[in-house]
Amino acid sequence: MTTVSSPGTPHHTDLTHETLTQIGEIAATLAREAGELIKTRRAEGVSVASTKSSVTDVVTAADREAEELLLRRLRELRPADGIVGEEGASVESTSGITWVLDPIDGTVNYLYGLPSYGVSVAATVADAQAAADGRRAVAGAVYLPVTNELFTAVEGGGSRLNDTALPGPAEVPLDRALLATGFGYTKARRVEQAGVIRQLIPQVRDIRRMGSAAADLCLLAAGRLDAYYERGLQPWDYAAGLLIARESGVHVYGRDADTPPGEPLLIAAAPSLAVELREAITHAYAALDESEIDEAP
Ligand code: LIP
Repeated sequence: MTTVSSPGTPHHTDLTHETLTQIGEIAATLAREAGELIKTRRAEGVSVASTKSSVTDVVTAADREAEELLLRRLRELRPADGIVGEEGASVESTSGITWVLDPIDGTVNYLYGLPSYGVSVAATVADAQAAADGRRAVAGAVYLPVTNELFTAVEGGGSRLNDTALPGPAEVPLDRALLATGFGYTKARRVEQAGVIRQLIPQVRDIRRMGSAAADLCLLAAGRLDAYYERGLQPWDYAAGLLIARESGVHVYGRDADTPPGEPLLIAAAPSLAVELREAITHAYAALDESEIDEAP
């Protein structure tokens, strides 16, 4: 059995304070730089460059250009570090640190000109217990260009919005919770997710589907949401936001107490609500008809 590390307690890292401070500043600087680039490109006009898992899973030229900027700047600033990017960037690490990048999280919102999108930059270390991808962010930044909001965190140092410490979400019961979630890009996955949300909607205050996991986790840390869950997230969707949420006091779980968060499920809220929500999601899945379950990873 995997003994998953405590879902809410920030880890103690063995990186020096100087290194943490340096990589935290780099994450913040690069998230903002890439954010300013994609905001400029948005104003110039955006179109679909290609698709991935389905015709609605889109990539724009700005996704690729922003990732190229992040890649170039990280190679300049941290040449020994590894890099994993949503749009294909891949560099082996010789320092033990790997940067996990989402150049535009909320790409469909970006394409449509809706405000909920941002750049997610995380510096991670290997940790099989912290998240499903076997990595744990030790510094991270999410920049939302439309609202000019820069969310940051370093491990053990709390999380901030611009220069203000984040309070974390209130502890509310499930029936008072404003719950955010998201949906995948394939029909089979949507059938399953519709079955789960059908059972949760009567149990909560309301649902929000913002379209960006990184933004959802940051808004949770800022207390503008009470809870968030999603199935099928990629490491670049959650790497920075998970640290920012945890450092604000959010507890983050996988589908059960023995499974790290990420794929297949990430569940996040204040401590008591996180447990209540995980139980409600477990019951919702148990009540699904077999034909509603999406067996795809
Ligand atoms: C998005 C996620 C979001 C999910 C969307 C999409 P992308 O990432 O952040 O939570 O619901 O379907 O996957 O594709 O915009 O980088």
